[in-house]
Amino acid sequence: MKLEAGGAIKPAVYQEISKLGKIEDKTTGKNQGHHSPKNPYRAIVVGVGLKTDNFLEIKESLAELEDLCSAWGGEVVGNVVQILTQYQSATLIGSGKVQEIREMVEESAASVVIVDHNITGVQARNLQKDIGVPILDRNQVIVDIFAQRAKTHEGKLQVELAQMLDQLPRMVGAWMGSLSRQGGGIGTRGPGETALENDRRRIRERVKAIRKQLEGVRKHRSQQRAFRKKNKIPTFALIGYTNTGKSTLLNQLTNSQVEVKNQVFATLDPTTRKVFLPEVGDALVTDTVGFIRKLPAHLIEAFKATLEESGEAEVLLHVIDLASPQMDQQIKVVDELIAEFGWEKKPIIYVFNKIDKAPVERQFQVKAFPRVFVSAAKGEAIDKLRKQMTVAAQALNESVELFFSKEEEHKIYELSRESRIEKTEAASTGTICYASLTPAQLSRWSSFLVQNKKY
Ligand SMILES: Nc1nc2c(ncn2[C@@H]2O[C@H](COP(=O)(O)OP(=O)(O)OP(=O)(O)O)[C@@H](O)[C@H]2O)c(=O)[nH]1
Ligand SMILES: [Mg+2]
Repeated sequence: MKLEAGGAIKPAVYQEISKLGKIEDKTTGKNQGHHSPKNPYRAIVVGVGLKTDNFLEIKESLAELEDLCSAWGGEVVGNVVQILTQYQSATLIGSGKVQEIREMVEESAASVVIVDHNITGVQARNLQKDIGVPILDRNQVIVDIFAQRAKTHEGKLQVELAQMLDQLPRMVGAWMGSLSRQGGGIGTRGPGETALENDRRRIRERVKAIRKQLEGVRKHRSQQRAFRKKNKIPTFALIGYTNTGKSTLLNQLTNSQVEVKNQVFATLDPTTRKVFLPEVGDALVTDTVGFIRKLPAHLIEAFKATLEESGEAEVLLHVIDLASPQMDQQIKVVDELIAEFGWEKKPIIYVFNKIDKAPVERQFQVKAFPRVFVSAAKGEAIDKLRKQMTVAAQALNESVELFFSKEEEHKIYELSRESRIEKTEAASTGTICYASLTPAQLSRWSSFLVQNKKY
């Protein structure tokens, strides 16, 4: 493998092809070259699971892999599922299934096989040898989609890091595999091994350099957030399964024009915009990358800076596709990730989107609370969402006592216009007001605060 200076992002399939030699298009006999929507890779997708797993989930995950494959630029020409008692260490799936896939590949002139499960370097090489076309796993396809979509410098760095973290363990596998074929054992040193060690060293060095650059990005972001905190603007983050309508909702709430696509992982980089909330004033909403089941761990690590942007928000807007047949599973995946990131203590508003597309009964079947039903695309019930956001922002308010001397008492009227005054008490030298203030108001009225105590 050759690493280019500046870390060019190469799709995983190129790396597999470079090991195999070029792919011949069996239908035309011509070399296929780059994949593009007009000239997609013909893919066979393989679902795998154990007898103890939920069969429906295996099928759903495979259907999703087909969507991922299209988003990646491939065309699914066949699918197959194998349920096993246990995974095979050499090939993951059983030898009979390997044979079946090989025949499917030949019949359908497929040029790549994608397995809906992590595969090791050794397994990929063994399968590739038996089947005759490159073998990718779900993670590689997801990371490849990210690679195709990354636009900003930061996004590209994150993807490159994810790719390298994905490659390192595969390379260990490849090395062990090559040793066993040479009939050698640990301690046998061949020329291939030295080259591989060099590659691994170069990758490790690059990983270190990218991590350092991304650390800089994180620092810069956290300074920006500290500035916002000082200005006390309530912050919201749109999170949720990919393709549920987060970016469409951001556009509706903030009159923006961020890119919206009927595709998984349309958004990679976070965007923060201002939204006006009645009785609260300005607030900030961040839109970010969507989630998916079995999100690769190295992608999560690489996108730490991006995810922190949402993690710092005071309130989460969990956007859900009410029209998706996989809605419950998608909610579960997002809830699990919320827990994994340690965000479960944050207030969450469940935003059930796409009501224009979902049968109305579905609205009675959902349990999550507090919730709101909207259509981001049609701009329906966005006011209701704003109201919920206002309630959530006000819940961030603090109940405080303010003291106004006789000369300043005219300011109480001003305060009453922008906040809720619970009660007032006359004192000998002025008036004490008990009020509930937003973080922004708190900083504006700070010179009148008696104490920031709850009552
Ligand atoms: N019918 C319908 N479609 C919607 C609605 N909201 C969004 N969509 C469509 O759903 C698709 C995905 O919308 P996005 O806003 O890009 O979704 P996202 O959650 O930002 O997706 P990623 O960034 O890929 O994670 C697009 O085709 C939108 O037009 C809605 O209320 N009703
Ligand atoms: Mg988006």
